Amino acid sequence: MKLLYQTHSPYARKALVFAHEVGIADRLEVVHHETSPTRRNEAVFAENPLGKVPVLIRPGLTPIFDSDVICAYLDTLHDGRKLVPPDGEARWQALRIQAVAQGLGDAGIAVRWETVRRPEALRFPPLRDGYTAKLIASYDWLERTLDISPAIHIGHVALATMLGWLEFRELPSFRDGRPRLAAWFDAFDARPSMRATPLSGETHD
Ligand SMILES: N[C@@H](CCC(=O)N[C@@H](CS)C(=O)NCC(=O)O)C(=O)O
Repeated sequence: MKLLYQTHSPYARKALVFAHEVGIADRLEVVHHETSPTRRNEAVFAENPLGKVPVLIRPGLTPIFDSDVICAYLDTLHDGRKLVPPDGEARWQALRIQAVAQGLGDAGIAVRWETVRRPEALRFPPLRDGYTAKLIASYDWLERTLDISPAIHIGHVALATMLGWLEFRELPSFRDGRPRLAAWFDAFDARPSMRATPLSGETHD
């Protein structure tokens, strides 16, 4: 299988870290692509009408996206403990953390548009501030509620890869006044799956 990837995408890294965690990373050929809504990537659009990475190309089958769906699919390809809990309250708790992680990424990208990506004259500070408030509220919520059991799940993978990106892009820090969340992230960040997938590179708009 081929994974359309980007070395500075938290969503793409999430899919690859997930593959490492379930022991099937060696089945993926990772192919870097630059993507941006302002710079069309034809090869990515050919597989995903949203023009975004990650995309998983499966021999003889349709491509799948986005990172949530790719992770759910990869979870069907191994016989170990499932990282997307199949049922019960554990499933909803894991998916809820994943949803917050996805929202952190969306908010972080929005803050970047309003601070560094959009031409300065077109930036809108109230939008920057509104998205920054979502980051802060989510960090505080995670400090209070994150389950830090060693039995990791999809929510943990999504969250660690997103917090790593927020820090990589020097967005408002999740560490200040949140020792529990910071310690959890540092422990997760030391896992071989994270060490094998460092973020690098710049966004090309
Ligand atoms: N919800 C998607 C988000 C994917 C996404 O936003 N990928 C970014 C890279 S970080 C992208 O390709 N952006 C290009 C664009 O927005 O056109 C997922 O979880 O996979």
